[in-house]
Amino acid sequence: MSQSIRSILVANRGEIAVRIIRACKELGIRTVAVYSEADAASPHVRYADEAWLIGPAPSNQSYLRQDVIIDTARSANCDAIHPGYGFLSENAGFARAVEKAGLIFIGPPASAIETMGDKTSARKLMIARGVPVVPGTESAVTSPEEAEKTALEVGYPILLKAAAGGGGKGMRVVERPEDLRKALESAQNEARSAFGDDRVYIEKFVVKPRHIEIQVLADAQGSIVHLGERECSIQRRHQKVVEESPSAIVDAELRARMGQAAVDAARACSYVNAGTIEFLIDENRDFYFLEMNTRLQVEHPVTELVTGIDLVKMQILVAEQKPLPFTQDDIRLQGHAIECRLCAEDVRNNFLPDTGIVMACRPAQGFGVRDDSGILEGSEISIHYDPMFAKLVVWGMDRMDAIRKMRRALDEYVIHGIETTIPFCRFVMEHPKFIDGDFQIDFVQVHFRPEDLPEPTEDEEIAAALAAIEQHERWELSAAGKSNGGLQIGRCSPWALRNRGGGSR
Ligand code: MV4
Repeated sequence: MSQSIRSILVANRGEIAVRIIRACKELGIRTVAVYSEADAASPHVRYADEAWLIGPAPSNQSYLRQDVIIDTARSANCDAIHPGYGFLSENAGFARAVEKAGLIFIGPPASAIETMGDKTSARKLMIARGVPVVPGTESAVTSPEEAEKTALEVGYPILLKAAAGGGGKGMRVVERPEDLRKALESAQNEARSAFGDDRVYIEKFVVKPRHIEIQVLADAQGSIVHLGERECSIQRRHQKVVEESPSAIVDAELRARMGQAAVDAARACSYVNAGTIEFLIDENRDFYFLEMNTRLQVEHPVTELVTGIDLVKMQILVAEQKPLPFTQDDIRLQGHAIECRLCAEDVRNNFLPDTGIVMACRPAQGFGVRDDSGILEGSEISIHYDPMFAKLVVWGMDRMDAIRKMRRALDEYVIHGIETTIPFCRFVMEHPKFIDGDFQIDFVQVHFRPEDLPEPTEDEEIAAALAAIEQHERWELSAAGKSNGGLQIGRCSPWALRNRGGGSR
């Protein structure tokens, strides 16, 4: 039954494409990168064995072009496509088209993506399988009268959510019965224009919860394990900023119960591959299923560091129809891991995305520090893609050791030419409530004031000024039609170059 994968097309960019390519190299699998015109000099293009240009900078003309990507995989003789996260990773139609083209989709079955993508069908399935969900409707509301009745039953405040939503899009909190009709109408309108699907359902609004998710791995033989939790409550406007494993509030007993619920959820949709079950935990430490992410997640490294399991290798293994090489009893969590998402954003200016050329880049190093990054010195950070340029991940013997290591690593990280969220991450690592593990999903909103950040040091000001001058000079050079003066960037290792195929373009 099993089928070896020899060659993978990585249908993504930035740090996650590099992450996947690294796993492939360790497995002896040939890698094919795809890239847009904006990414010709990007690390994922350099690190792959081959790289194919697939279109202009805008994602809908490059990284979202299903037909071009599948054609490229066939032309480049790939056996499989890894979608990474974002882009086409949770597109059931793409997963189907990949399989139809005779290629392996390194992700779950299209049917599982579909079931979990519709939040009401996911809820219904969880209720049927005894996985706890927040009290509310079993499917979309069909009339304002029904909505009013359900809302009274579960009790205000309630939350209206779009069936086709997820990740916080199209939600409405309703505090009082007299506000329900109007809120329902506007939620339905918003859902219709955002998703082309106006179905809305009701949940009781859980006040000040924590957001904790469980990583699962499932093989094609029906074995499913969980790899513990990730604490994801430190977020801003639905963008996670800091994640950790384990969570300060989850003990072995709660982990076992949530883990079992997550495994039940995965089994319910016949899941295969790596997936994540999101839960809310309320002040009584009761947990509720929120949604399932049917992809590899940004924050997967914290799980890798505490379990020692390479999730991308496991994704490839189970995509080859091979059985997982361990059972639940083999999985041990050791120590503590924290991830900070580093973004090109101006924290002092309402996290406005910043663009520019990375003039200097020296990531943190040393024992227990992992830098998963998608840029190099000389890289341009543009408006076309997500502002996250790197993930800084640390491992420590315990939570405090990991916090101290993260502070040290954030202080060590040098990056000039763009504003970054490093000072904000540093703020979180210093905050007494974070240190005590005493926080909920509103941590940033409640505790963060940009005025409280320390002023940049004189050294940082000088470095920023020098980077600005350098950038200005380059623009003048390129405006005059001369070379863009690109920094000399280190080549691939000679071993990698020697083994490069001839198909590069
Ligand atoms: C909730 C909730 C409170 N009660 N559901 C936001 C993203 C989406 N995955 C679900 N979300 C929420 N659902 C109930 N019944 C609060 C949120 C929520 C949230 C959840 C996780 C992380 C950050 C959040 C920020 C605001 C609201």
